[in-house]
Amino acid sequence: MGDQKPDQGLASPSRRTLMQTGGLLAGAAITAPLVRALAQTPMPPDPTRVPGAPSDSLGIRSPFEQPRLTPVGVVQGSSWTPHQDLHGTLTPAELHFQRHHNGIPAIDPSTYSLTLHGMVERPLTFTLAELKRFPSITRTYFLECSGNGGRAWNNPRPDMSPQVVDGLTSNTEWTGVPVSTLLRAVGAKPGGQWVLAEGGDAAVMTRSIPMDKMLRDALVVYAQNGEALRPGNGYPARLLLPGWEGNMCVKWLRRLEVLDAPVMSREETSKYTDPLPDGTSRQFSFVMDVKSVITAPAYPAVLPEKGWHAIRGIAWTGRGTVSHVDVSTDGGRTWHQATLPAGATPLSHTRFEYLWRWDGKPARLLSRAHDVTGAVQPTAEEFRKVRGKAPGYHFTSIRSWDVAADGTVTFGG
Ligand SMILES: Nc1nc2c(c(=O)[nH]1)N[C@H]1C(S)=C(S)[C@@H](COP(=O)(O)O)O[C@H]1N2
Ligand SMILES: [Mo]
Repeated sequence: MGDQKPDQGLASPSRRTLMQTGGLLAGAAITAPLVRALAQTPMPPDPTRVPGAPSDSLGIRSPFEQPRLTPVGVVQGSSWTPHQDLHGTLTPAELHFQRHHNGIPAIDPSTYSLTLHGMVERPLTFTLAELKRFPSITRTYFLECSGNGGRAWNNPRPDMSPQVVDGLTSNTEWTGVPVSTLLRAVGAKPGGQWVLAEGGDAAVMTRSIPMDKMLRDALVVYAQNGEALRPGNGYPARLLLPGWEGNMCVKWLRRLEVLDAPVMSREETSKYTDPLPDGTSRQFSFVMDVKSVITAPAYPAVLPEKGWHAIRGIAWTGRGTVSHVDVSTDGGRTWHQATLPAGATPLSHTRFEYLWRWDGKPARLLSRAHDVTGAVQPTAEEFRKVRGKAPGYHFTSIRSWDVAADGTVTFGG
């Protein structure tokens, strides 16, 4: 860790900051009785003299914690993970981002079904209960919209938080059935090289997926961090393709059709192709590239004073595992290797941390992730050269945060 001496003068949160946090309560719309009770309970000097609030409600958040799912000004059809409020690597189900093309369907799990047909020996339809009778698999994977980072690339503004910059990626422990198990049950024929996945929403989202991926690690999942999927994340069951574009992970999955060629649906012609600077387009961009984002310090956080501060963030790659993450505090002139406090697991968010002693002068913070294939996040300049000025999807270049002398932190692009 080189010059880092975290035991020397680590700043503790000031009384002023704590009081400001408490002040948030006044403006928040709090309705649940327990939240009200908690909020009204004075903080006693002697806690044994004040009974706690009754526990008549399951798992609600402290009224002092108010993560906001949808940032102001974001269009309908999506909600964004507030990365600046999170620790560790898992995204609570309630804070998982959501992106839907035509609303969230209300699906009764007792009438839900998934049909497998096409180039198969015996077409079959499974109820949800039947899907749950197959041997299950539980794995942690990130899920990222291929449009993630597009806002920050196309229209960077200083008042963008990590949520607005990269809130369309989340990380979840998923439970479900391997698609390979289902394909074995119906007996996929040798000529079947592709599988069409279709959603049961008004948008009827459809994508063609190579058979090879379906057999390797694709899952039909029905649970998210230990409980049933949230409606916005595909309840009661969805497709999950580890490390691949979010849009291919079809929610409210109702049909898998084995085919000899891709269907070339709306989602793989008018959308989800990537225009290149030479005027051609990249047709399929299945895999998500290596990427990282600093989540602290970042807008709207303010550093209270100079001294030791942890620079924290997440890194991920669709090509396997993050090998290491570099952090720069001088705009990219010098780089330091961050620690990975939670280790690195394949195809999932990896937490990084670097302790930084701020001298109180303006500073520019950057993060740069590497993965086990040797891939590294490009600079914005390198990215533009290869992908052009206005790529449609897959925004993976290095981003920056500017710390001003007064401790305010803004997005630097
Ligand atoms: N049926 C259906 N599946 C869908 C979508 C949709 O609109 N309908 N949106 C896709 C897109 S663009 C993304 S990024 C992911 C988002 O998954 P999430 O909402 O669970 O985060 O779902 C994909 N699957
Ligand atoms: Mo997406």
